[in-house]
Amino acid sequence: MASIPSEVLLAYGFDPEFVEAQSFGTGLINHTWKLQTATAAYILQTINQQVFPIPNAIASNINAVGEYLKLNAPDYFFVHPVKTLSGDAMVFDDNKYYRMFPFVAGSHAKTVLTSAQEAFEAAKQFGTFTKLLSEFEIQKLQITLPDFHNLTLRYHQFEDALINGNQARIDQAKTIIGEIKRNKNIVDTYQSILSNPAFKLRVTHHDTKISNVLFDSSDKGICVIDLDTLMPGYFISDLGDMMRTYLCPVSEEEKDFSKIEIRHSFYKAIIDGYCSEMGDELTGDEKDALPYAGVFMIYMQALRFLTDFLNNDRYYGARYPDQNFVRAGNQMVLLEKLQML
Ligand code: GN1
Ligand code: MG
Repeated sequence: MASIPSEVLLAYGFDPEFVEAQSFGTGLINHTWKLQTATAAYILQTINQQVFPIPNAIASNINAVGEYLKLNAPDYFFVHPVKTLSGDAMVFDDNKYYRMFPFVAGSHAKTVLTSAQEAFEAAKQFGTFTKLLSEFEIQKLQITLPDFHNLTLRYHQFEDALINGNQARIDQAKTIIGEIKRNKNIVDTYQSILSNPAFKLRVTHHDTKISNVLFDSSDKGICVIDLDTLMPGYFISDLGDMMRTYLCPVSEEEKDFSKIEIRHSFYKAIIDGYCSEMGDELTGDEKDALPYAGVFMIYMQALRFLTDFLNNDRYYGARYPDQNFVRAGNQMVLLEKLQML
């Protein structure tokens, strides 16, 4: 585990001797700790600069949205970052950026969903967030990750890996490569969405997994967290990633694909929760695309895992040799189950 340089703690005015730090959370991209001082708890994160080349863009987005909500939705619980003693949003030390948030007392995050009610609450929180920001001037958001959910580009990257990737892995993945190609119509639908003005660019979270929602002690949603990928986007990104990560009782890491199934009550709960807030915001064409959302995100994730496998795991890394291959296969089974719904 990486350790926290004392300079970072000092920048926030903490005495390193009196801070207890524990690794926290399960994200693949950034490293997170929970800090405990004598009086309060905090969340400290490094930002992965291979992934996010401009950490300042993240800080700027969080600030812009935070200020907007303070003025226009003062009752919304927004987790404002903790500033350093000199008033900065981040600390740069040893070639890494660090940022800190208060740990919200009485809150907890979940790593798995056990009830449809939790899916409803989470979807409602992501819906609330986008709805409260519907009048926010979207061009004020900086692009923290260019083309993050650009499915056409993800497909091109896959095609590129078929030419330039690891040949042994391309041979190994022949079957799934065929399945991906057979489903290319999912990319065509995305292209038609891009050229349809009824699909609005909205303030989109782009990482709606369950651990990015804070719950209170009675399991009501409090707010959403992790705004690194906050960017203009389409609602199918947020709704779709909830479908991708909430519908199935097992995660993308599961190797036993017979455990992959769609929980119907969760499907309804996600749509009901999201539309309880966004129902009046979505246009008719957008509502017609509610079922497409899950297909779009699951297919994109399968593409990304497979492409990374073909490229020797350079983006996601792998704890065992076939991990990204397994993840891609897992997502394709999930896709098939959703398409049969
Ligand atoms: C990454 O780091 P984490 O787990 O929040 C990825 C998401 C993927 C996810 C798959 C910036 O998210 O897009 O859906 O892994 N984030 C980035 O587990 O690439
Ligand atoms: Mg994230």
